[in-house]
Amino acid sequence: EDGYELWLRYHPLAAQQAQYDRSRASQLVADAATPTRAAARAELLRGLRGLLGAAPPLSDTVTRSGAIIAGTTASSPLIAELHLDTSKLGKEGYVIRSVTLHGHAAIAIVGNDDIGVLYGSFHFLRLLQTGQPLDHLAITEVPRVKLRVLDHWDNLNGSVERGYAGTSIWDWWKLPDWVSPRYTDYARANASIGINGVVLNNVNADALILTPAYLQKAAALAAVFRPYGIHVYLSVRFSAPIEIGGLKTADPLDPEVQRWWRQKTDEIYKLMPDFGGFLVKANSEGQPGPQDYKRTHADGANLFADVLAPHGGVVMWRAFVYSQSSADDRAKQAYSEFKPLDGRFHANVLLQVKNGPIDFQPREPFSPLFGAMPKTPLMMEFQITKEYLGFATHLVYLGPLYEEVLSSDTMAQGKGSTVATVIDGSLDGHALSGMAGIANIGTDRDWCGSDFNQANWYVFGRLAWNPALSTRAIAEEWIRMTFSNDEAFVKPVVDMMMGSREAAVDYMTPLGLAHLMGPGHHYGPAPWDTSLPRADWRPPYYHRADHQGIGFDRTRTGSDAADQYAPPIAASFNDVKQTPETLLLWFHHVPWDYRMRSGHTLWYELVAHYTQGVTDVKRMRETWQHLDGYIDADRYRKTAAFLSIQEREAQWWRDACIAYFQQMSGLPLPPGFAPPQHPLSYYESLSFHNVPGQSSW
Ligand code: BDP
Repeated sequence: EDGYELWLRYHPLAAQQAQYDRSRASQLVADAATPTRAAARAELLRGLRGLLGAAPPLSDTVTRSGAIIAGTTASSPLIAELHLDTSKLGKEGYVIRSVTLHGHAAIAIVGNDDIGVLYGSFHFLRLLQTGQPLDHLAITEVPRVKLRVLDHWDNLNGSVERGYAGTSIWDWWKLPDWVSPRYTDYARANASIGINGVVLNNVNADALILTPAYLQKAAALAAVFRPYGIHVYLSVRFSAPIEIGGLKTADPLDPEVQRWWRQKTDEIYKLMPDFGGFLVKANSEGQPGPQDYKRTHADGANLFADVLAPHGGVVMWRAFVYSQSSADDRAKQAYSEFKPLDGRFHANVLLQVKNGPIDFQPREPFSPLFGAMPKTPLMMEFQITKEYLGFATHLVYLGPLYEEVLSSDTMAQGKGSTVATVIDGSLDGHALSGMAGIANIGTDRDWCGSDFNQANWYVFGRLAWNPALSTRAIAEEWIRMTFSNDEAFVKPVVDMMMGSREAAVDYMTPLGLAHLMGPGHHYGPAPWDTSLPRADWRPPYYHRADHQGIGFDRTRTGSDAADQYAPPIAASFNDVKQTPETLLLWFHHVPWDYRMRSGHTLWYELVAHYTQGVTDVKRMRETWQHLDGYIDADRYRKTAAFLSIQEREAQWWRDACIAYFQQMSGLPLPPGFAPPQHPLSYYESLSFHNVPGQSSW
């Protein structure tokens, strides 16, 4: 077991369950007349064969009780006979229904469109995989978010920015001639959780992706993905007209530039008629953009919007900007830049906003842009790869992080204006909506660098489909599909996963701290580091610790970032007593002896949280030790080894941070807490190489 099969393992079910399921999946009535329906039928056959020991026989009609019928009303006269109401399913929705056909009990999997049939087939298999009853089924599913996209930060040389699972799965050297079967497995995995878009290349984009040779390669991937309902998107470099087009400018208002992009876009759609559109990182961290020509981000985005619109494509324009020259708090800059542009973007532009105002930290408040731009569809950008959360090895289930952000109330239009309602378009009535996740996928056999990292790909897809789902329920479902249905295994592992994110917050950046990671690689603690050239790339910029206290004053007496939120939220963030303690040092600079709600001082609580993080990881390891024998030895041992790495590194984080902050505070360790294992100078002396393909900050 090397993890390659992901959550689509389809290993034999326990005998009793298999027997029950067999009688309800005794025959398969499904045609393969289109590539998507063929994929659905193949998946049902493959899944049922694996789970039940043998695939049910195929039939043209229902002849026995327990038939499974999959298709659309238009494709199947049998399904048409059912007169199901599919009017609210849209293109991607489906129903799974217990029905009677020709006197036989059957289960119908029905979509309006083929892709709904495929999604429904995966859902049906999930019912078996997770041991659900198959009687009285009345499931209706419609995705709440329209664009459910994985962003690959893959470079054309094969490296992956912030990738910890090997190199890029796109084998650009061999494409388009050699199309690895792995691409199909990738598409299956995505379709199984409803992901319908893939950005192939890094946002720090290489203009070469738009040359004919690379477009051919992209088109070969698009052809593999098409039956699975997945559209290809590309990250484009704003200056491409200069770099590969021979123009002197990339000014978005220049007619030559506009013509160049129109022709390039037409060329792309000839190769990929279902191409999704462009993702653009502009005027951010050194990338070119419209401001190089004194134009706005809206001018830049609209350039692409106009050439994509005739083809039905969209622009995903990133809001991740913070200027080299601005002295303003980095956390404020995206809002300052984009809020005034609300209403200035053309209809097919989505603004892609990272979940927090800085950069994928273990914990941040939600970005103040959510709720602040009602005239613009805002797309969520989550990071699935764990750039700031322990790379491949640390077991950190990101479900709770995503859920915390999605369920945050922006109060933009009164109570209940959650981030989820902003990004699914319902709060402001946008038909266009989207959620993107930075992929954690690479050439490692297990795809994601660890078995548990697969859960983060999985939970992202499930939440993009429905941001209101419980991430605990998703964790349970994933465990059952990936490992085992044995309750004695499932229960402790769900608890371990659900607690893992808070553990990481505690041993890395508790109480609202952020960005204490080592420079460039972001591996391990370096709260002391000032080696990078920009102030806002240095940890001390974020923690602001000195002899008196610690934390970033973002209230009215400081940078006033708190006032970027809707008034009731701003009021609580401005008030040290009302700010949740989980975000205390994000918004406030407080003295070391500040009294926390527990009655202890801040210094005490800081040490206690760091210590708690290590204790929690120890407990995770113990939990795992008790689970030996419930799953295969291969995956058991790998997770065990990774947990021991995590425990050691949690200790390293704790000790290094406590040693450093103690030097700042000058205070003795509170009684009962162990001193760091080494002096501060030891932690400061550790250094690491950056991984190839990374940005250097
Ligand atoms: C940061 C990463 C950097 C990315 C950048 C981005 O450190 O590698 O290029 O975000 O999102 O998280 O553009």
